[in-house]
Amino acid sequence: MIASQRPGPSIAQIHITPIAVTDPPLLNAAGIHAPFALRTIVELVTEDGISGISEIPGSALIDQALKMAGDLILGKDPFQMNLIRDELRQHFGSDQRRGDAPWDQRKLVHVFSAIEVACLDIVGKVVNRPVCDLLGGKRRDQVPYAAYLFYKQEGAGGEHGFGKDDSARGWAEARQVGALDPAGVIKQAGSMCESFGFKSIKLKGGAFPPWEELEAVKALFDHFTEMPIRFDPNAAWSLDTATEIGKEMEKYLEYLEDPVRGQENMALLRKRLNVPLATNMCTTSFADLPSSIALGSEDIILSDHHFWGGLQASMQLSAFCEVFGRKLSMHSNSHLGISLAAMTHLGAALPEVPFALDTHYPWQSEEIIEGGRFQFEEGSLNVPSGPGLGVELDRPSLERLNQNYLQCGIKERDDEAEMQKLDPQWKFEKTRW
Ligand code: GKR
Ligand code: MG
Repeated sequence: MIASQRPGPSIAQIHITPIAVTDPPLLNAAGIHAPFALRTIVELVTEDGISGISEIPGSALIDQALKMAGDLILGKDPFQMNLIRDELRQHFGSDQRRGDAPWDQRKLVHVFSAIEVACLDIVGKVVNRPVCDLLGGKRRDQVPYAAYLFYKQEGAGGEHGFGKDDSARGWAEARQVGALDPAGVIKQAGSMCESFGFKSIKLKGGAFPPWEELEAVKALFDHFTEMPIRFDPNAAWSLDTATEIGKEMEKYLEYLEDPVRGQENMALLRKRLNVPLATNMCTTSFADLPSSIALGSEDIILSDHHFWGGLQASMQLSAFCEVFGRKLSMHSNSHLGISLAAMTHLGAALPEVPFALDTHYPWQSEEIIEGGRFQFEEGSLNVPSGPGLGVELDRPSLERLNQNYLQCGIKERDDEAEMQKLDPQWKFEKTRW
């Protein structure tokens, strides 16, 4: 037992609240988004009533692990993150694989992230400093985000809450419309960039044959002549397909994200193409880094504090990237403002932000933080200046979205099952084209 200099606060309560957030029918290589995206909100409260919050992707299995973790951290000092992390690692052992889907399904990293961000929120409140100062200090006041476009099925999924609103204008109206071809994608991009001021574009692919998606990328390039564009088919292409399409696409792209599956394939493709390759699928943990370097599998690693084990771990990843000549960008999944606040603090502290960060935020319309939704200015967010994360829970909204969770019946994300409601024969294939 290591004695700290003076007794710190101790964690007296942990509240784990699963919520279901209205989500549009966005398409990807694994199928289509369900009407609700799941998130879990974690709140730690110290014995003297200081509350720290965090948000992670929702999953009944991860929530169970969080409950176990909660028992282990009761009574612990939130300043002692190293000890908390060691204890969790000892209890849970090593993590499982991330899975084959576009999103990460590991437990332990999500648990770490949930607990670490809530602890940092508490620590920030105790010392009266924003979280970015706990990551070494703010390097910029605004953090840029990218327009994250998706092919979108009109009428599928649910779009509860905003789908049928005839009075909607601007992005709220555009978000209701389907986008299944290059013209639809251009419209979606125009509306999103105009409403939020984004200055770079990412298109999610892997939903249609690659040569059709190539046409959409080309159309974006021709239309948005000043904007860097990136594209992500979530590893749905074979090496041969990626070589052929990549050679056509490379002239339009800032980077190509996860065209193929696995570090070996990425490394082979990287030698054949003249465009930086990025990943949130083949190099996703510290354990993957030695082989990433040995093979040379990517140029850009997409950090995501939810599955790299928290904000401090993401800073460590950025140090690794600096040493080994990798660039860092940021990955996202459907999320609300607690995650966005944490991402923005990280974006403020990183040594450099060479690429606008990914965010799904425009696709969601609800919020669980006081004061409502974050407002982008010219595509960027101001770093929250209050102590900790700088955002507080809006408890009635949390309660409402928790009721959504209890009623919607979804317990794990399953885009394949959702797609099968449209096409019963449809099957997720790890490599489709
Ligand atoms: O929201 O459908 C989605 C995305 O496909 C997401 O699940 C991915 O994890 O955005 C992600 C990515 O960059 O791969
Ligand atoms: Mg990706």
